[in-house]
Amino acid sequence: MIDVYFWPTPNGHKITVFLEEAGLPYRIVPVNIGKGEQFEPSFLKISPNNRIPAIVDHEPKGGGAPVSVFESGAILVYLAEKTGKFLPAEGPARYDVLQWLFWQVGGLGPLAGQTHHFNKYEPERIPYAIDRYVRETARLYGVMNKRLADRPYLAGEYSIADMACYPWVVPHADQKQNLDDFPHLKDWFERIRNRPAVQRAYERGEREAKAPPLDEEAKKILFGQGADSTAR
Ligand SMILES: N[C@@H](CCC(=O)N[C@@H](CS)C(=O)NCC(=O)O)C(=O)O
Repeated sequence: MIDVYFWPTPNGHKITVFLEEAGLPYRIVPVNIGKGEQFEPSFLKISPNNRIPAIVDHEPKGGGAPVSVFESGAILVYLAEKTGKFLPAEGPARYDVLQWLFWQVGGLGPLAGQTHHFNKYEPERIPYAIDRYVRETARLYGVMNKRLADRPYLAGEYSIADMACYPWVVPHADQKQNLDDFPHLKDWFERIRNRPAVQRAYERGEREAKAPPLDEEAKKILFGQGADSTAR
């Protein structure tokens, strides 16, 4: 059994999508990030960056003590290596997947995350910031669109790279992006959206970890963090 420390956000959904695709049994442990549960000392022990997702695998490959992993990219690699699925074991095909996975965790996720922040939550509406992040998100969508012009998935075959990117394209409207501007990306998005495992993952995640809209208290917790935050 794998415990998934989860909240229904793009980074959380990546992991349950993998688990549903691979058919691995898992238990969702909700971490309400709007209430500050990401600062609980027991959670910080497995996720020192006070972010979801994290996992604890109670039956690691080869036996031994439970293994905990934080950072969604590392978790996806861990699960792929545990199951032998969605990441080739070696050769150029493996690096095709890894480069798009790293591209997501280093680029699409953080940049689209800033787009959400300035477009949806920032009270002062700073046009420069909104414009900068919306444009950069559009550039990243354009990169994916070009890549997908001659292949169905980012690394050719469906892989953990697609599972990492898809949840960040789901909220495209909040990023002020129109998928009609990116036809190959739109086809990819529909292909993944129609996968039964993806639908099961979103349905279960949202059912077992119900996230209310962010209130002022939640915004203070999420957007007011500094060096002292993890010392609580
Ligand atoms: N690089 C991390 C990012 C994780 C992340 O930003 N998680 C967000 C939810 S999508 C979170 O836990 N936020 C809690 C907070 O900001 O305190 C990953 O890919 O796992």
